[in-house]
Amino acid sequence: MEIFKNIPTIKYEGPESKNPLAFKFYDSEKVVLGKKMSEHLPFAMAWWHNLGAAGTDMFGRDTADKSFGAQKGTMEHAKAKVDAGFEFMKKTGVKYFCFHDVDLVPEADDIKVTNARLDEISDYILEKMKGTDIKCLWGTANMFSNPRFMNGAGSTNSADVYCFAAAQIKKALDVTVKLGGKGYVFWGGREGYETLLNTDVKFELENIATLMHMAVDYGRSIGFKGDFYIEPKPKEPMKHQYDFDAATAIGFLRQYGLDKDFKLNIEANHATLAGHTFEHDLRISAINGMLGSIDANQGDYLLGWDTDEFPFDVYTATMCMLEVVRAGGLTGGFNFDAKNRRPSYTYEDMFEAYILGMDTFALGLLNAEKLIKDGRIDQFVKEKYASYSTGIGKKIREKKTTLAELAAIADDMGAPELPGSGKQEYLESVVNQVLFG
Ligand code: XUL
Ligand code: CO
Repeated sequence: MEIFKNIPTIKYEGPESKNPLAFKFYDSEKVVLGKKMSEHLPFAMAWWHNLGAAGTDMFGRDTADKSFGAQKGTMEHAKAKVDAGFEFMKKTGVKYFCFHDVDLVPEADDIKVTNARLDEISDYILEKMKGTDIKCLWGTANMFSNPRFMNGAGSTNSADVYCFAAAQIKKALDVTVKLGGKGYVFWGGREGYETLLNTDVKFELENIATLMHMAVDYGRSIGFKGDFYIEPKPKEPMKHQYDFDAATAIGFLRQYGLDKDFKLNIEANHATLAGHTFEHDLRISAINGMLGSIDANQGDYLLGWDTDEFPFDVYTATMCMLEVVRAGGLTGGFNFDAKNRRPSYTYEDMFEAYILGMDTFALGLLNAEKLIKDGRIDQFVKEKYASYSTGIGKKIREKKTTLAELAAIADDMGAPELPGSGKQEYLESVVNQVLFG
């Protein structure tokens, strides 16, 4: 049964098209920098937002109808969501999906009941996947919504709750592997604290690491070959979250010996909440060999929280794609962890949101190609560090000098010349010229 009646398969019609239900820039087959757009941009649908979120906010109830013709909270509804999701992915050309355990089925009090429901729904999803090229990008366990996780999951003070978290991770890994998922995510929603007065930070970090180690051991034992990901976020829901940003998460992974199995899933809105640009956290991940996947969304500079908007900012998408292309691509994909605004409550809005997001990243990719081919920015950065290619600079890079030798050079120098202009304004004008010229 067709759910999104009157919505056709979304096609590429080009920048001149005025059809709201067509791509203007995302042309899946177009070759950019030696690869098809669809290969550069493995997009994914976030089960929770697209099939679940219906506009509820702190001040008001649902505006959108996401019952998809079934009674909410039932397995019939869980299956209707699968039907809707697969129709949506087929019509938009999105090839991957991401899920939390409780996005797939209603949660029961007894985990054995929830797990049986997960078995049933994953059979149903597998059946749906047959004959399509739709795949699972990553799975995860929701260890933040249920009241039992009020003090965290891995970081909880309750060993019983810790067992429950372990059980959910184990099952979510089973389902991820069953659906052929490429990755498994840990977003530490409540792994953090409200006040140090009641918190043993070291104890909690050690317990989180232990839980992750057990997840790796279990995952590998059932044949999971993909990457585990930490998704950093500095705050919300907790005042302070342990996976603050990419650099913090990388330090944690290295300290606890998890860095061989984990990469990062960088979310744009989380990076900006941490006081960074999106591209900053991508760069930090990439230079550490840990750029795994992306949660593609954007925040709002006027609001201080995680608004999870669909990507619209082409400059940011351009900077993102420069980082991704330079890093040689992602092992994961671009998951639209984004939701329609509350007044955008129709089925058309769902499709138009994905069209916006996919077109924004297509523009980002096309712009990144132009900037790379133009070459002036790369050339500038290369020349900026030219003093390290010869003489004492070269010795510094090769670690063949000492503080005493450098100090002796400085002694004979008088005042060094200024290091040369950073030329930010010129480089920004190059970006504008390349993008709009
Ligand atoms: C919350 C968030 C999560 C993770 C998965 O801010 O981004 O949805 O992506 O748990
Ligand atoms: Co996310």
